[in-house]
Amino acid sequence: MSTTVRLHIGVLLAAIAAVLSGHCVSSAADPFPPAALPGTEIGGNLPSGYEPSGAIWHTGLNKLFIVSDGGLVTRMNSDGTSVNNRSVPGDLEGICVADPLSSFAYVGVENPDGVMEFNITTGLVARTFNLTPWMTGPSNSGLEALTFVPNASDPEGGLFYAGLQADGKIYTFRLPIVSSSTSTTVTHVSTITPVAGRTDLSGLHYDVDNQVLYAIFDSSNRLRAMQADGTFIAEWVLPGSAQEGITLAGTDLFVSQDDGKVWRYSSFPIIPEPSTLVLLGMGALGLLAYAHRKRRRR
Ligand SMILES: [Ca+2]
Ligand SMILES: [Ca+2]
Ligand SMILES: [Ca+2]
Repeated sequence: MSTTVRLHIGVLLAAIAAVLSGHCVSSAADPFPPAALPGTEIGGNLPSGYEPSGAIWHTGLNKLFIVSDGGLVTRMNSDGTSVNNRSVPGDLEGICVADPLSSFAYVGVENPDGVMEFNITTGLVARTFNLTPWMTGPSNSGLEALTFVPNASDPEGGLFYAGLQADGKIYTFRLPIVSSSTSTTVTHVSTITPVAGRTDLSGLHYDVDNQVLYAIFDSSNRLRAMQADGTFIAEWVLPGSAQEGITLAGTDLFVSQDDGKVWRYSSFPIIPEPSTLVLLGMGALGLLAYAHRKRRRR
């Protein structure tokens, strides 16, 4: 093997090792990606006293939806204009969309912890799913996060992931949103512990395009990327404070804060799927094989 080829392979392997150690093995938090800073604050048109909590980018409507502890579901453009508020009584902490073509969004409620099926068109709640037999926190430490993880082979189109502030765990549920329009039967599927001993899980978002589950932790100011089963991918220090909601629109990362602010961090570097790293590794093996063949020919 020539010195040049050996050098190239060495550099490539070192780069792969750096990527793998940073994203698959270590659990230390990286600085927030500089490319996404500074953020733009887009919550200026919200009513005074509004406490932005959960957030979801609706890919069917191209609108940002956020919910407030004070019982409002709000839709707006990605720059914070065209604010429209709907009153939905409850301590609203999370919101997600299971099917962007349907009229429904699903709103996570704290105390009593549950999920409301909210009709975006009429502003009415069709039904409420009670989660308290599986997850509930003391007073204001209950359900704080909600997202939907689609799965084509699931009879209900996927699972709901609900985060509990008190223990920092994710509880996954199958709700009869495809098989029925009236049933309120809840099936608990699994419980995921993103970080043992870390509480204050305050927001969840599943990036369908890249199959990455994002979680934010309020008091420790962390943004964590995981596979859908909770396997660690990456973690960053999250700017701001009182972060309670997270969603993505392409490379725009939105973070809603309980202090009244909604931040848009543009050019967030979407992390590669684990399969991309595998391809990178296969590329390195290919290069090694090439070098080996070249040496044998000599
Ligand atoms: Ca809140
Ligand atoms: Ca609350
Ligand atoms: Ca809370």
